[in-house]
Amino acid sequence: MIVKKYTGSTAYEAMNRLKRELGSDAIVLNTRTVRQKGFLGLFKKPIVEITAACESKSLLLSKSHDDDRINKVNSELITLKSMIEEISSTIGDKESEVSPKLKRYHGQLIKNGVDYSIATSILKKLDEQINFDNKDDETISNIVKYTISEYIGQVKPINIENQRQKVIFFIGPTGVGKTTTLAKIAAKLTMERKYKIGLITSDTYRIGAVDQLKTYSDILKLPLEIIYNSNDFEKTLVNFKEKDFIFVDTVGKNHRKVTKEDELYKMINSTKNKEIYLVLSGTTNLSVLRSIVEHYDFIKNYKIIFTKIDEAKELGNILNVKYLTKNPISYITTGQNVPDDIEILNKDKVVSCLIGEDPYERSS
Ligand SMILES: Nc1nc2c(ncn2[C@@H]2O[C@H](COP(=O)(O)OP(=O)(O)OP(=O)(O)O)[C@@H](O)[C@H]2O)c(=O)[nH]1
Ligand SMILES: [Mg+2]
Repeated sequence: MIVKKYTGSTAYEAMNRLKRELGSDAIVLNTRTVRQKGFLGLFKKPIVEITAACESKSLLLSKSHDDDRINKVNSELITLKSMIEEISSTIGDKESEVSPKLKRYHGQLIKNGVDYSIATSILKKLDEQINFDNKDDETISNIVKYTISEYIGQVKPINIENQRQKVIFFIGPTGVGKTTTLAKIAAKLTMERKYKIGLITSDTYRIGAVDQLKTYSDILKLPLEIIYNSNDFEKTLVNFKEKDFIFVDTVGKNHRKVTKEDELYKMINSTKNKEIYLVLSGTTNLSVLRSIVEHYDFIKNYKIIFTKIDEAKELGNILNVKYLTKNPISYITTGQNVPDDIEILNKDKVVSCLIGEDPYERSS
């Protein structure tokens, strides 16, 4: 509380000063008329003096300042509280979507790289179809394994049944192992099955790309043709008409969408009897994989090869990509050695890995 005196030639003037300084909440304690002090004061008109009291002004100011801050903090807390409530209600919802008997599998799938919403959706659907309350652990485990296996779908390696000549394209981002994987499959078909194979590369952009495939063609004694456009491609197919399989290595495309104008698309589109393999690295994260499969969405009916599984921390992306694209998985590759480090995807092994058993014994 402060007490102050205000003077003016009139009461009105004194009161105005008081209000300006202390505000209208001030309490008037006393009003009196006084003569100014000193000798000269005797000759002047008396003045009005008002004594008023109020809470300290500085106190008032800092209090209102504090009030502002408190209000701000309060409103921020309210916003945070509602955000936390929203997040926890979403998590709560998602968790409650999976019955307690399936929670262990849900956790394992996510730990092993399966996308949260994909894992939830798969187990939720399963939950809706089957009553797990009366099932023992082994039965539940078998049902979950079977379900995941169904989602991975039919594994489709190269189809060698067909007696007609077939062109095999390897497409995908740069550096994922297209050329190495092509060499592995070509080597197996020529060495183990004695098929006649011709190699084509359209990758003339990267220094050393042709040399790399040339090395494999020399070792495996397979003819190699280099093409620069889709016209060259058609001529080369004629040259290779005696071959059982023609393997086409393509230039890696990273950040550009494949369009119908692309030479790659023209080559693929003009070929009748073909198989297309989209080569993806097992070490690529899901958001990048999503954009890669979008880049290649012009190309239909491709099969997927996952390379570098030996370097991959988790196998969840095998299920993720299959779930997103619906395209069949064919091979996985597990190292740099040609031709040994490749295998047809073994679903049982992958499923075991995804639910927490690790038959590949990869270091984490
Ligand atoms: N660890 C491991 N490395 C691999 C595997 N497959 C390929 N590589 C290596 O990955 C690197 C790139 O392989 P390439 O076959 O040249 O890949 P690419 O997709 O043809 O590359 P570009 O032609 O440049 O687009 C090479 O060092 C390969 O040895 C695999 O399964 N595991
Ligand atoms: Mg290459």
